[in-house]
Amino acid sequence: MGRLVAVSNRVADPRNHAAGGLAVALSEALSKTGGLWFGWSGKAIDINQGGTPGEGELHLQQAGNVTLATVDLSREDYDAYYLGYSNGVLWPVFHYRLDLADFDSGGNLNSYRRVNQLFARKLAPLLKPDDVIWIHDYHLIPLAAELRAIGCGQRIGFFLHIPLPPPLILAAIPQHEWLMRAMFAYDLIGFQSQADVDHFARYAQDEAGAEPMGEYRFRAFHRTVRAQAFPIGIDVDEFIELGKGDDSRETYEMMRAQYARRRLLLGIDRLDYSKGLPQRLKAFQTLLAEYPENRASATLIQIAAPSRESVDAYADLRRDMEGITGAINSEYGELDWMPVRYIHRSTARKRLPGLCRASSVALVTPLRDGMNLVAKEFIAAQDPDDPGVLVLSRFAGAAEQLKEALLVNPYDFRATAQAIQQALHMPLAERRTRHAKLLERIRAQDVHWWSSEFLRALAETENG
Ligand code: GDG
Repeated sequence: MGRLVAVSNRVADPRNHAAGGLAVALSEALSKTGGLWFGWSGKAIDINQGGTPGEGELHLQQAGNVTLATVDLSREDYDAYYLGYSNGVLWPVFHYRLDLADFDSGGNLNSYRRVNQLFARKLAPLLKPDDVIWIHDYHLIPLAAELRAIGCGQRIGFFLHIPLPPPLILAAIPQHEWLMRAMFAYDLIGFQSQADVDHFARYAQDEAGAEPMGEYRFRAFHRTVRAQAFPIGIDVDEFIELGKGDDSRETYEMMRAQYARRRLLLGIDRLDYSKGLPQRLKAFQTLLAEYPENRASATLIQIAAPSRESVDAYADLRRDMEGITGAINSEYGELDWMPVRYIHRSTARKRLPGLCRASSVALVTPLRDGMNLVAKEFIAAQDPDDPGVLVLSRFAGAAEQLKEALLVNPYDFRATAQAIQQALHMPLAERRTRHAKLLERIRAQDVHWWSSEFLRALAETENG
């Protein structure tokens, strides 16, 4: 394989696994090929300091044998491309939330295009003819089309980390035709789940008049694209190792000691409306109301890492969470027991396995999620002899794989409460059987499998 060039909105040092996420996923393939990782520098430059829209300085930095190439953005472009279009239009619509999408501001689309053009202009001179380019996520959908427009003929793959909605919902985006046409500039498109692939296939055929060309391949706009599911995984062994570290063990001991007489339920999420956090709290409230034996015992620890705070919908969510938490705690709390521990801060990654292992139940109940890695991290962190139980939303991409979890509809508070009750009282033998199967599944399709399968498929996909 030629050199791997990865492109994503944010770039991390691939040697720093503590960052988790894409750094773990891509580090192996990047360092094996002496690769290049390209993206935004994280700097938004104000106009009075020279931040001109459509322009930005390129920075090159070496991380071992991997080159990190990052571009600054003007404040105006950052606000409109990142907050406005990517997170104000694409994120809500792709998560089926038409009610939260802001279609009014045409300027945001201009910036979205302008930033993708800027990335293409800065990246193209760094490319070699036999590079393999792998672009990530919704911020950069039109990047391949922009690269092609300035003459790049390399193989280009794209992975969408979030769901792709059904055609009718996708078509609510005023520029959906342009956006989907841009997808045909790729050679391979990876989705998280089969459901997403099916939505793409239906859109391509019904709205774009694409011709199916056998398994996974579609032809339209004089190009052939291959679309396939590559469910992203975690580095299972890395997470288990992290669990053996001092910080994790200390967290485990501390939680066990402090909650010795209680049952812990755990939620770990970015504070995002797709994660179903208010609904989760209401399901927990229903559990306390309908199964009173859990009062003074079941304790929900909800970690909600701050995210995109300058987007209005996120500020509303924050207020809702504080309101519902307060209502539950004041209704059911005792002098020595608070039902909900809501922490609106990020927790150190090295403590997460300990926190997971100390918990009897994980509540991973998004309203819609591309995959959801927390579900897989929870499984990896458990003691196989006495494992906790995963309550998982059927609307998470992970539900296609993790069939031995207790699958719930997060909008149905009573049914979710019932599943939590079942999880809290599940016999040890059943917990072990379910966990063993789940562990096997996350091992079989871990993050190394994910990146090597994607890159293998990209290498064997015909160019164009
Ligand atoms: C997108 C898609 C898809 C969470 N809180 C803290 C923290 N985390 C870590 C978790 C996990 C990661 O962040 C979150 O990953 P998710 O998969 O749950 O969700 P998104 O951020 O929405 O990611 C998603 C993913 O891309 C990958 O393709 O699965 O569907 O939406 O690793 O552990 N980490 C630390 N402190 C926290 O407070 N350190």
